[in-house]
Amino acid sequence: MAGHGRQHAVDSGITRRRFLTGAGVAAGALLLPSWRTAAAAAPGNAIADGDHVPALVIGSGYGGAVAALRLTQAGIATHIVEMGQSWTAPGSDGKVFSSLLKPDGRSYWFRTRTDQPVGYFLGVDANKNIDRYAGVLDSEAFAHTRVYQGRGVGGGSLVNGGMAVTPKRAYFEEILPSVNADEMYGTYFPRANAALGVNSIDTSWFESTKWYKFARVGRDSAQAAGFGTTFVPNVYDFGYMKQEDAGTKPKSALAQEVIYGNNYGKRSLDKTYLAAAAATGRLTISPLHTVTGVAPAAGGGYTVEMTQIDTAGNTVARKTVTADRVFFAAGSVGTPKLLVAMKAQGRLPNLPDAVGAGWGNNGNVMVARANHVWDTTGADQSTIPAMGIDNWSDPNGPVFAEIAPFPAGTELWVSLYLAITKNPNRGTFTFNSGTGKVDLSWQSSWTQPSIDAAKRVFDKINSKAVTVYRSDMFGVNKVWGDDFVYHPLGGCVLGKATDGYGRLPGHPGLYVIDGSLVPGSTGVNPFVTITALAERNIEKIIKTDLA
Ligand code: FAE
Repeated sequence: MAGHGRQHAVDSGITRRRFLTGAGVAAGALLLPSWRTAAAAAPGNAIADGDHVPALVIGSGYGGAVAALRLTQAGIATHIVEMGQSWTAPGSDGKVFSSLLKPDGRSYWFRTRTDQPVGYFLGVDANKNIDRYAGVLDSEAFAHTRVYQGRGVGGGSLVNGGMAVTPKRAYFEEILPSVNADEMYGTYFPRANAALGVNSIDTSWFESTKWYKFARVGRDSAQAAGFGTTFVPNVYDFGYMKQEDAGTKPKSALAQEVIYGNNYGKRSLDKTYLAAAAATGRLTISPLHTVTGVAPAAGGGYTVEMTQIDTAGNTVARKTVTADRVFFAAGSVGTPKLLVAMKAQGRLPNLPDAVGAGWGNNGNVMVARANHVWDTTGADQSTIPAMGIDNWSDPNGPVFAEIAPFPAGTELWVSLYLAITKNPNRGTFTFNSGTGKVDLSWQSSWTQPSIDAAKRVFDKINSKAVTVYRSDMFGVNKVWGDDFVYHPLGGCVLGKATDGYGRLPGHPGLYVIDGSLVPGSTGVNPFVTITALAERNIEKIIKTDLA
C-alpha cells in the first residue's frame, strides 16, 4: 500500500487540554454556511484521554455535520469523533480517492477483496483483490443483508451519488405525522438544500451530451411505457462537470469516480457543513476514533469510550473522555448498534425498548435491463445520476427509480436502476450476548414487496421495448439486487425511541440526530430528509436545552 500509509497530522501533538464553551453566540449564528467560500474542514487536534468537552458528536455524516455547525455557531465548543479517516491527503497516484474501475485499498473499509454492489458481469465475479486499509466505503454484513456506508470525515457524503431529493410532502406527513410539515417545507428543507449546495443540471446540456445518453435512453423507454420521469437535483457541481467535459478541469464524475469517493466536483459535507463549522474555530475532529461506550459520568454528563486505530487497523490508543452532551450521529446502523449494546449492558439502563426497532431499507432494490444492440447507452457515462422514474402515485406499489449509470468505459447496452419502494417490513437490532455483537433481524424474504413494486414498472418497460432483465449482474441467474442496501433508515425512530426532537428519554443530554430517526422509509434518496430533520431538531435543542 505504498503511498497510502498516511498518518494523520492530528495524531501528533496530542495534548491534554480542556475544551471551553466559546463566549456568547457567534454573530450570524444560524445563518447558512456558504459552500462557495468555505475551505475543506480541517480535523484539528485529536481528543486526549481524560479530556472534557461540552458537546461530543459521534459520527460526521449528515446528522453529525448539522449538529456540529449549529452548535459551534451557537458558541459551543464541539468535538466530532469519527471512525473513518480524514480524506485530505493524496496517495502515491496524486489522488485522494480511487476510481470505480481501479479500486485499491482506499476503496473499502478493511477488506482484502472489493464487494461491489453490482458484483458480477456475464455471471462472473467482477470483484478485485485489494489491500486491507481504512478505506472509504464499508459493506457491513448482517445475516441477510449488507449495508453500504461511508467511512470518513463526511460520512455517506463521501461515497454517495449526491442525489438531493426533497420527499413528497404527503409521504413525509405519512411517515412522520408528528412533525410540523409547514415548518419542514417552509424552513428546514430550504435551509438544508441551500447549505448542502444542491444544484440542477442544465437541461439542454443533458439533452446533448454523450455523458447522459444512458439517462436519456432510460427516460425514453420509461416514457414510452407510460411512466413519468423527473430531473433529480444533486450536490455534485454540474457547472464543474461541464468544465470536465470541456477538458478545462480534472475529471471526476466523468472519470468513473463516485462510490469510492470523488476527487473533484462533489460538495461533500467536508466542503459544506463541516467546513463552515470549522470556520467558527470551535470545531475539533478526531478521525480514526471509534466510540465503543457511552455511560453516565459520576459528576454529571457522560463518559465516552473510544478506540483509536491507524490506517492499517492497529489499535493506537484507548481513551475515555467526558462530555456534557452527546449527539449520536453514527448513522442508521452505528447509532442503534451502540445504543442497543449500552442498554443491554446496563450502561444506559433507562433507554426505551423502541431503541433498535423500526429499521428499514427505504425499499431499496436494484435491477438491470438488456437493451437492443441499436439502443446504445454509451461507453462514456457520468457517474452522477440526474433522472428518475416517478411512479410513486401507484397505490398498488409506489416506486421512485433512479436511472443509474454503469460507467464501464465501453458500450454494454445496460440500463441500470436503483428503485426506492414502499416496503412495510422493519428489522430490529438486538444485542447478542454470545458474540458480544449486535444482530439485525432483517430477513431475505422481506425484500419481496420491493421486487413486486419494481416489477410493476420494469415488466411494463420491458414489454413495451421488447427487452429483458439481465440476470448476470447481481449473481449467477439473479435478476434483483435485493441483498444489499444504500439507504439504511431508522433503528431509533423519532417520537418512539426518542422524544419529538431526538432527545433520548431517561438520559438527559443524550440526543439522536441522524438517519436512525427516520422510520425506515422516506420515498426518495434520504440525505435531504436527514439533513432537514437534523436542522429542525438542533434548532429546538439549542433554544431549549442549551440556552
Ligand atoms: P452517515 O452519513 O452514515 O454518517 C455516520 C458516520 O458515523 C460515518 O462517517 C461513520 O463512519 C461514523 N460512525 C459510525 N459508527 C461510529 C462509531 N461507533 N464511532 C465513531 N464514528 C462512527 O449517517 N442518499 C441520497 O440522498 N442520495 C444519494 O444519491 C445517495 N447515494 C448513496 C450511494 C451509496 C453508495 C451509499 C452507501 C449511500 C447513498 N445514499 C444516498 C445514502 C446517504 O449517504 C445516507 O442516507 C446518509 O449518509 C446517512 O446519513 P447519516 O447522518 O444518518
